[in-house]
Amino acid sequence: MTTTLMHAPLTCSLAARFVAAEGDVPLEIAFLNLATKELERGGSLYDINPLGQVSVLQFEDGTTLTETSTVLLYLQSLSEKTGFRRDPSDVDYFQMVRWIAFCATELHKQIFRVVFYNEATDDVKDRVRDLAPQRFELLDRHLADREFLVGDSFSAADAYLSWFFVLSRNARLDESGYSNLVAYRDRMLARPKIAELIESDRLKDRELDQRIIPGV
Ligand SMILES: N[C@@H](CCC(=O)N[C@@H](CS)C(=O)NCC(=O)O)C(=O)O
Repeated sequence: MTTTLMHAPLTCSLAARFVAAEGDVPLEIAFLNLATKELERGGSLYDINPLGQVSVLQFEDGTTLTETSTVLLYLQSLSEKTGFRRDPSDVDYFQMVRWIAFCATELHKQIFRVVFYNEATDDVKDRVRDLAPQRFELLDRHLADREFLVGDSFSAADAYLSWFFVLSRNARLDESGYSNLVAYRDRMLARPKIAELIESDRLKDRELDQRIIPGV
């Protein structure tokens, strides 16, 4: 069965591509420009998700699955790669879900959703940026003796957090004072499949002329 990801380059749907790539999960990509909502194949993202947001998966029968957290978990569940798929009966499963929720609510929606959008004033954006150190500190402590957020291999939670660090500099956030976090970020972003996807997304972002992320 072909599953298609509606994908706007460099946005959170890139995390879904990280999961698919790391888990060797086949995934079709339907590129779109998030500024105009136009899909490269024709039509609008609004026809697929009335909120006009990624991440969305579309299945062969036309049904869809929205919400980045769910999409990441779903794609991970399709993997046949040994050790990649996680089961709710695994001891760490809900810790993984916890970190996905953390990325979604404490980093993505709480910080990026304000900093990258036009509704907030510069002052509000700066106040929201001030939330970052507390969250970086928490992550830094957690990663002091861990290579991954959970367990001993890459999971959907790492995909979400890695994506956050693709754009953290563009959001004018500074994680440089958190050595465990910086080491984690550099490890994740240097993973060959992840580095390749980031590079190809940068090119596609320019080709589509999205202009949604400052400094890209
Ligand atoms: N609830 C959605 C929101 C994700 C989200 O904020 N996506 C951003 C891109 S990173 C987006 O589509 N923004 C366009 C908009 O809100 O109009 C999810 O968790 O997937």
